[in-house]
Amino acid sequence: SASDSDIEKRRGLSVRGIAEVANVVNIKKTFNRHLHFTLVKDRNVATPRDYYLSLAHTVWDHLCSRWIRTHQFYYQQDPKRVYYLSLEFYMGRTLTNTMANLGLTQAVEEALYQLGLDLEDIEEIEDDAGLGNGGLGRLAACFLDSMATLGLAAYGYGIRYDYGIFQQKIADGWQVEEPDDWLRFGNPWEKARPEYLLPISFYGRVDVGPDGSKRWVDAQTVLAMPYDTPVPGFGNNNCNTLRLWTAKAPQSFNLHSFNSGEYISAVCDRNQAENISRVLYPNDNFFEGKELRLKQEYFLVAATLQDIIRRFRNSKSYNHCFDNFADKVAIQLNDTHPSLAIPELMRIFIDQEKLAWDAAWSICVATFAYTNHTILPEALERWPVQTLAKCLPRHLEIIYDINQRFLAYVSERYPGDMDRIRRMSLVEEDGCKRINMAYLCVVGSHAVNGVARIHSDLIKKHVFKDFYELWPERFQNKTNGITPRRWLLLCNPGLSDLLSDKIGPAWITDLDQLRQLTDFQDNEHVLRELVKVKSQAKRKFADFVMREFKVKIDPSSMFDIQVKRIHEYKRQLLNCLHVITLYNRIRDNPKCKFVPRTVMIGGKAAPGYHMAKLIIKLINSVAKVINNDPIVGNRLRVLFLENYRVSLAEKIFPAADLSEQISTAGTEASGTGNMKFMLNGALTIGTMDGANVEMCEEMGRENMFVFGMSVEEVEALSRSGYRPADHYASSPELRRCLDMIRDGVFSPPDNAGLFRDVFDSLVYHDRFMLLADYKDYIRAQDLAAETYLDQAKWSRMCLLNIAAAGKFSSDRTISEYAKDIWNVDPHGIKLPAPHESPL
Ligand code: GPQ
Repeated sequence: SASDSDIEKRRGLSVRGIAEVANVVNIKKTFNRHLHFTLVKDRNVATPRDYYLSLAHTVWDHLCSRWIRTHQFYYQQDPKRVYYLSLEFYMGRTLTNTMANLGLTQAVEEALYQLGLDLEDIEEIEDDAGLGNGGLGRLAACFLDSMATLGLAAYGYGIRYDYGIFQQKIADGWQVEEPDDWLRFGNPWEKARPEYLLPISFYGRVDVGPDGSKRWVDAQTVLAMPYDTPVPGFGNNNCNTLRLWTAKAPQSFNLHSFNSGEYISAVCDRNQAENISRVLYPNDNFFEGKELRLKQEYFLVAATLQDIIRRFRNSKSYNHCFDNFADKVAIQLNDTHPSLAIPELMRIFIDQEKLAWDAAWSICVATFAYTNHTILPEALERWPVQTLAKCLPRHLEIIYDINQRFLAYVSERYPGDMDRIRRMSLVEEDGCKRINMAYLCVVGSHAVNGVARIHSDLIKKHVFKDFYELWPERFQNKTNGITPRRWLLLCNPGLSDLLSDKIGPAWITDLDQLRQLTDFQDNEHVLRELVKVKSQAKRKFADFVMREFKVKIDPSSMFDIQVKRIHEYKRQLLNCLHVITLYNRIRDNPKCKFVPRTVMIGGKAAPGYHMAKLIIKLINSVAKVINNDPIVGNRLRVLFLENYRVSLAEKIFPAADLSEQISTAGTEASGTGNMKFMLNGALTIGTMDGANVEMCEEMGRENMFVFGMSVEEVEALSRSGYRPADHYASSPELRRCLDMIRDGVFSPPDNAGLFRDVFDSLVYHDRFMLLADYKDYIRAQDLAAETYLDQAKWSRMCLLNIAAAGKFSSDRTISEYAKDIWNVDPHGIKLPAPHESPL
């Protein structure tokens, strides 16, 4: 009840910061000052957004000294810098995270309460910083939090897109995309640095000097302008920087037409240049070889490398050469998207700094490391040579030079093995000539890693097999993780308080502490408290669903949730087949005992991905039929969660009972949503894929609903020739579901054949082998339902899930990167607070 949670709110537990009187007084004062001087409003005319902005500025004020001092400290100490380059940083909201990491939450809540305002309402005003698509972009954001918390001198570098991932609307069951104009009301969490503009070149040609030296000439210039966002560590007074670049046309842009009298069109043409940072490409796990995307990738890389080199030159350890560059700089490439950094650094070293090739190349390899995030072939970046030749002619030459020397080395190691040389070439010659960017990364990096053990094994066996044989020592695994600050402390205060009550608050920065929970596995009192926390979160989420989606869901039903991008390999259709199976069972046997479920599915489809969009329409159509069938009643509800994003995820995980992680074994590199569910006490139904394998290992197989083929079984079935139609023919329960999809049971009256393509795709192709896993999936689902009936057993499993989640802290992941790849120390030492002492 409301009064219940109000009392809990007021208890003021220390994990979310102490509401000291002085703090509260101070926050109220600063808040009122910002309302007056920054927003220029009084309480009579202030809007909710004015309150949000006043609060944001108030919290920002607490960051500034820490931010400045952290960078003073880095200058003084001159540690090795770590640069995380990514086309995506899926940050979500900043206000809640900053308050949590600065320990201000309680004091702010109290201050606002005294002012007659509600913190939760104010938090909802903030738009997500949606500069990412899904797991890859969110991982970058979790890593920033861990790097700041572990005290690494680390910088995130990315693009400040004017438009982030689109807003998903559902209209008549279909996905409709709306532009994400997230900067519309301004962004209080960034500081523009227009004084540090950097020039970026495109197009032009290569000029050969009399001495044979090369120069990129006649290029067009666009300017890169940095915007800095603070990245505070948890409770350590450390504050790193995320630097995002925006494209600006130079004053001289298109001066030609200006001179010829076309002034207006010359000014309008400035947009052309500035379009580079206009919009995030909304593809997940998919390569679309568009020129604008290539320009985004190069824009990020070129601006960032100039910045890195400037900082290196200004540092204490610079001794007028680049000999110690790789001792002072580590650059992590988040997938191949920033892979042009390799030829760009070579171009700077050779064409500008006049280093010899071999010297330059050794520094590059020692500097770069590459993370692979997928083995799906359609996601691998293979840029057509023509596109590179047009936009980046000098880089294409350098890539050819890298390839020539590399292939010479390969043929030295494997004399006469022409097939191997062809296979390993960075230049693909079959059909349209292309550059394999993943191969370029492997050749140009000293470390290559996958993102979960099974995935790292697979890249060694398949995608990079030849490269692994050549350089086994380069290949590593770094199992992904998530930040326990956002994904537990901030999003689930009820569970956070319970945990801190039982094992103390050390878990926040040392998640392995959760193992202590195993001591309580048979403690009925603690298990009941855990159930209570979950029930409260479910009720809260049900209220939210009612308010936001106008749908009533039953908080006592099992919340069965699949949230992630919509993709065939993630098999949302397998989930649908289960839902339809349950529906048929209820209809066949209306009196039969049934465990009530609310199946929720959420996620965005890439706007150009037809099947993914059809899957969304199918889910909504199935929901409509089931939810309106009086026979079903409240035993089964299906809900599509519109516009799944970071801030919605924060509401979902605490309320989940069952986590759907059902990709075909070998297709999901890691997954990170799986870990967020686990940490929040949901049980997993999942395949032996990605990080599920290691989650299962940590918690014990008896605590997970494992089903489906293993990677080996998938591979064997592929080799022997998979025939989905056999499963269709041999399983009546499955056939009935598929026939219903085909025959229009879920179709609109005027378009009975709407889902024919879904049927055909499954029965005649089924690239991801849903039909082969169907039967075992249903078995595992039945087991989950049966287990849910036994609340004592279920809650004990939840507790053991949470207890086993320690490994999946991104602090652990980042510590491993620091030691095994970057050669820096993840010390986690606290800086003095600004008021405490000088540095
Ligand atoms: N991932 Cl290649 C994305 O989110 N987008 C991409 O374009 C690629 C990978 C994901 C991957 O599918 C997940 O399994 C991982 O957990 C995640 O990257 C982070 O490594």
